[in-house]
Amino acid sequence: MKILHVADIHLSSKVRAGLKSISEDRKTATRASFKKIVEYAANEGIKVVILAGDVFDTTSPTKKDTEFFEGLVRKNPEIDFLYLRGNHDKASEDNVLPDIPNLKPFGDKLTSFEYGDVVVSGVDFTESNCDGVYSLMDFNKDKKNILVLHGTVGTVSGVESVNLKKLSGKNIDYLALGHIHAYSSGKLDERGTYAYSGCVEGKAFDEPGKKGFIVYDTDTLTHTFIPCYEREIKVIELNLSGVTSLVELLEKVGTADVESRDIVRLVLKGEVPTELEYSQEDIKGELRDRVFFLDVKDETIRKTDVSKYKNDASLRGEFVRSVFEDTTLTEEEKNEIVHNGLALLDGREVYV
Ligand SMILES: [Mn+2]
Repeated sequence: MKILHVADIHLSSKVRAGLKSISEDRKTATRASFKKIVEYAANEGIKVVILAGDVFDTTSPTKKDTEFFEGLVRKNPEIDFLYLRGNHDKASEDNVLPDIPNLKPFGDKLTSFEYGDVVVSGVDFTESNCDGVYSLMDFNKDKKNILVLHGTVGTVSGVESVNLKKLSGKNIDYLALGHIHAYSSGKLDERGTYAYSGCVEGKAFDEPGKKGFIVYDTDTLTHTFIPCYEREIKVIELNLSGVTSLVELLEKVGTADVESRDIVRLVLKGEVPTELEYSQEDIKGELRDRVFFLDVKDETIRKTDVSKYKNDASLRGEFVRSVFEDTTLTEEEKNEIVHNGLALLDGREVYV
């Protein structure tokens, strides 16, 4: 049989720095992507969907998101939704799951659901069980064992940590994980594999890349990551060294590998002449029609060609020479002072 593994949907999540102006888009896209994932399961005849933690970003999600999630579960009664709680959607008095027959929580005691020879087990980590629960794991070696947990893999136990050492030799075939927001996988022991499906839709520039879900095949004991997203967050570094004019600069910006649905951060690097005048708006203008959202981070180093000012009798020349003769300043400081000083003398805006 095939099992779908998805995690870290983070419904009702706040959008973080840099993307606040498109927070409605991020919320809508998160719902749209999750809906597509459930539709994939329905269309492929997949009967089990593992939700490996942080379906909701908070213990008090919005009514809209709660009803959306419940609606998808109710609409697909043939699919079992196995619900693990993460560190964001912990159980509490006001955060109880709705009573829907095909929504099956693992809870804070190790719980298993059986589908023929396939056994899917899981436990919500709490302060009191996260250390001792490993000793309760005793999986039948003749079954196909899937374990669902939420935390960072390593060699320690904790409420947000998965101790791989303690899971070794437990007859686990597939460890379905949540918590890390990018797909990754590795060897658990001689027998098993672990994998993170990653999050659904990035919500900050530190969540770049193609997001999606995993399909685990219990016949072949292999898993496949399937990209599924509304938008991709891309962080693209662009080296501007060698550029001497605005035209050349824009030409370089134009080479960025982007698509119209992308959310892009362009990080400008390299050394550029201090006199080269350009603004963030120039760069945004170049890519405006080619991306959904663009953010520019200027990390270029301004370089002054001091020889140009050697015989310059004006205030500009005097200023550049005096800065470069100052032995108390580092090269970096000299270049920065000259860049900002010349901009002020020319009446340009100074970007810091
Ligand atoms: Mn988490």
